[in-house]
Amino acid sequence: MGLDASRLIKAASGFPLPPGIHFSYGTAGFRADGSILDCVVFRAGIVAALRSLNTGSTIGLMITASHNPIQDNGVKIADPNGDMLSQEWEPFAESLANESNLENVVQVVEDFMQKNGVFKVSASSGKVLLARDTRPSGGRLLDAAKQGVEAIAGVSAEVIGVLTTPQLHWMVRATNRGVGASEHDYYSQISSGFKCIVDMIPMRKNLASPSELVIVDGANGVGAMKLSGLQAIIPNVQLNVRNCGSEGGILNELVGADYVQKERKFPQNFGHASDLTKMCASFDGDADRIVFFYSQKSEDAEGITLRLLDGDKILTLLAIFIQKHLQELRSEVHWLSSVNFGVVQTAYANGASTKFLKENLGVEVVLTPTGVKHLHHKAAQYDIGIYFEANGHGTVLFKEEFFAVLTKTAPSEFRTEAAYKAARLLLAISDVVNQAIGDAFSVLFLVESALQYMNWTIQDWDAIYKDLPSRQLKVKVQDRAVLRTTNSETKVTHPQGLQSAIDMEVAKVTCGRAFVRPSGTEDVVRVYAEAATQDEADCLARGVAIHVHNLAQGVGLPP
Ligand code: NG1
Ligand code: ZN
Repeated sequence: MGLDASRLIKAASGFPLPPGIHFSYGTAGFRADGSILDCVVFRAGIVAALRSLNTGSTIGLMITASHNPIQDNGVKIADPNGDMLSQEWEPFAESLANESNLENVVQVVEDFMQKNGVFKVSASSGKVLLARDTRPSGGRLLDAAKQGVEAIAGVSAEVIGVLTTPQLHWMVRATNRGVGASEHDYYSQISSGFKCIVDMIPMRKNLASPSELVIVDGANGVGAMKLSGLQAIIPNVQLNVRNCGSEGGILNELVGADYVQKERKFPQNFGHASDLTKMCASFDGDADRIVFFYSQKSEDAEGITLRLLDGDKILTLLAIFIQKHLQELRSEVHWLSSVNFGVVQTAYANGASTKFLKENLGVEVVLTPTGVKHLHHKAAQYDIGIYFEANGHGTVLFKEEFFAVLTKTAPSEFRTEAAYKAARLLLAISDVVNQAIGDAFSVLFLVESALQYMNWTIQDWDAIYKDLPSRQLKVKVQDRAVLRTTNSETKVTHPQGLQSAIDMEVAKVTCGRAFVRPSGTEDVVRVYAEAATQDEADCLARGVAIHVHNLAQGVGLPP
């Protein structure tokens, strides 16, 4: 089978490339103002279709711009396992997205197909599942993506409609595994895993009473809308969802996980005296991230302050919970003694979390560059790997072979009741987590089950370790691409002189650490700083931001 060039050209002519713009394939696919994305999304549909033919599997395409403002949009492609598109395909996706000449579009596709033997490996037909979040430009862009998929002969597009990003990724993975892949199957799996964990709680009191209320900030997005599907079938958790997008609330505006984590502020409709000490959670715009928080009286007792439990705290809680059961298994079942367990973070991880994981839990910690594609890949190398970005994006991965052993071992083969129970618990955890990608719903219920199991409040959980004060800033520069980094983004290599300027600022504060990198989702350079006190962290972040800013204005760097 070859490429039907005239069919492709005809379809592509309906989606002209806007002039003068270069689209980059960033941390999470393409993102830009929704009004200029039709062409890019159409061409991403082509990429998804070819990927489906190449892998012989179902592929996913999601229209979302996650935590970005409502007028933005974007497109991400999900691979057969539900994880992000293979990085080897990114340069192809980018060159296809930026090709202005229609004849050349066909050429770019043909060259890539030939080089990669796309049609040699392919099945005779492919399939792409398409979904979108609640952004106003979503419907139009979803249609553009569908036309892109259908521009490739032999590939069908199945439009699922409005979903959270992790729901689509989960469905792609489930479809390719040949198991139930509907939205209802997704809710049932989380719900049955959660119920199984909660049923195993030792000496559980008040069995009939619902657990503590969790108050959820839905970011005025798709997460708030879809959570009701899960709430309807999940036992024993009371949720109170705010910022559902009704009553004039705008997606990601003064709400959502990114706002809470980066600004350290209560989302709109939170922070009232009546919420004091209650467990709260905040989703991002497409519900693939979650952070937790609660409020407490300020030290002067006059105001209310926010206590944030970010991705690092979630990771640490899950590492404690999982390690406890894994140790039970390792010590009682000799053929499981070599099972390995590791956690993956980025440079944004709070230094106190990394120290706790290494020194108190004795867990192996690895750093990767920002972006789930990097973390996911690394975590997949362990029998059980947990990864989390500080912003609350993360999940737990179980290696297929280890999962199969747990599933297939008969109860009689476990020497003790405790070991058998540990195996069942790990299996239940694997049901609650979304092994395709970070998922706010899965993590909400996994955290809730871990807290219930260990009989902890959110305050007990918060007290595991004390975060080092930190500050994140964004700096707008003329061209953020001039910034290049190394060592998992902890050091700048270009422009010259910037790293030594950062080192100089770091040396001025106690226990300082700082780094900068160009964002892959926004047109900014991100600055991160950490120090012994909040004042020092703020001062360090400001100092570094000034160097980045001066550099962009051509002011130069200090000698
Ligand atoms: P950028 O804009 O590249 O920093 C942000 C997050 C990433 C990841 C992506 C995808 C931070 C500092 N960065 O990327 O971790 O989640 O968005 O949405 O939070
Ligand atoms: Zn997101």
